[in-house]
Amino acid sequence: MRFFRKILPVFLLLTSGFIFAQDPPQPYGALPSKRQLAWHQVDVYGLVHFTPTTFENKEWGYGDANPSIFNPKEFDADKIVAALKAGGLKGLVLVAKHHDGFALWPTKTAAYNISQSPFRDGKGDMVKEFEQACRKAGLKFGVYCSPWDRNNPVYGTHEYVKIYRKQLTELYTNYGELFMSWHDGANGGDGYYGGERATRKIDRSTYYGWDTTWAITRKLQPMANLFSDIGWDVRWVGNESGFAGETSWATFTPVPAKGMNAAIPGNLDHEVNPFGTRGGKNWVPAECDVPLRPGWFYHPEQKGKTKTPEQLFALYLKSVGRGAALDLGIAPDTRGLLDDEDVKALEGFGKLVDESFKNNLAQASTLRVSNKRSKSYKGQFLIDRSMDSYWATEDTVKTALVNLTWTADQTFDLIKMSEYIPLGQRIDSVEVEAMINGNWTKVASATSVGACRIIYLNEPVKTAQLRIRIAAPVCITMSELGVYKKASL
Ligand code: FUL
Repeated sequence: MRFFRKILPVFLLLTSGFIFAQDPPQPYGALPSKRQLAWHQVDVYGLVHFTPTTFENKEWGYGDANPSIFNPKEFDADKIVAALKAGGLKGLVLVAKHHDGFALWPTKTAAYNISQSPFRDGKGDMVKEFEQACRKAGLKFGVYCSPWDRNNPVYGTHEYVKIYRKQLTELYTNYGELFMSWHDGANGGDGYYGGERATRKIDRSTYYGWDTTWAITRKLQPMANLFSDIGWDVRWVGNESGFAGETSWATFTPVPAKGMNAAIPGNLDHEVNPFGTRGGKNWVPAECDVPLRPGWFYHPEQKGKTKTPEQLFALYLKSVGRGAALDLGIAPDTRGLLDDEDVKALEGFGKLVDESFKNNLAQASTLRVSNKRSKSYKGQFLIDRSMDSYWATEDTVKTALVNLTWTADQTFDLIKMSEYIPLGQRIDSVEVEAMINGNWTKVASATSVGACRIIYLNEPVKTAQLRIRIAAPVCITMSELGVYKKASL
């Protein structure tokens, strides 16, 4: 008996800790993979376009440029990457081969590559130089290898598909871990094709045999997120202007495009859906791509048209702030460097984001939640700056309030929240109310939250009390909550 009295408290203590630790909410719906969770953390990255097409001042090279024109005498990957880093970009996807077919690495698969150019006396490997610069600066690295190849003589035959797979294999084997494998949707048409100067049409839903190709990606680069216009790990948002829908679910159920035969294996012609699908079958968040200048490639006549830091910040709110990622097109000029105005714009953008989200006013508030699952899921986890801990309600509690109270009025215009997405996209909607002149007044509302939702209020709000009403079809989980005042340069 005495023995029991002694060990019972110890037993209870141990099991209660065990029960708390073992009592997370059940996951809800489609869940992100490990590779997608890592991608969500990259949130802003660059897409670098730099090939002989730059030297031709074109957007799409025809595939007939003489490699001798590719001679960027001042090329410096470290300088380009440093500018991206100053912009707060956390990754870089390099267009290792664009539609013109010129490979920026000395591929064994096709003669039309960097070894034919004067760059580094024909001994250069630009993919390697970018990759090394990214590793040094702490940026993730990824590649874009265009399936459409306007130079390759055998484009349109099965032999080319084998060549393309070998090119990917080289890129997947020699450049360390990749965070993305980016596949554009432009496919087939006119081109040089080894001198034939013809139009070659392919059936993009069957020609590339993507299921086979992407099995290679999975095998060689399990952490590389596959981007394509209809998504796989990451979906195209449906525009190249850099914004997601006001409602943008990370979950997605592909719908075959009208007139396409959904029964064809590997049929990728699905309707682009910028909004995602509430309760969709798969976790496929959106990527919002947009060039920093008007074109993806550098054009001297576009001088003065680089997006300003404020424009970039607005796009950030409409992409990252809607649970998507921002993929910013970066175009080195013929020197092999970024134009000064691009460097300045990136720096200003980085500063705006940093300074706007530096001071989380919620941290100085008294934070109360209307319900919590247990002390392992308390409201304080919303402001502990960790995405790994989270607040959660009890299983039956599907609407809840988070209350913030300050001892004096605060002024803010940005409200940022993140769900604990390893357990799925649960929240249906949020409503924000502030105490103004003694009345609870609705100041904003939003639908999808997911990895991140940033609400930008039309007017800054001044209040000492704020509350957020959250609704979900299941119990709520949330990792972080922030209240900020947007900075200006
Ligand atoms: C598109 C391409 O056709 C453009 O040239 C550019 O590379 C853009 C990012 O993707 O599909």
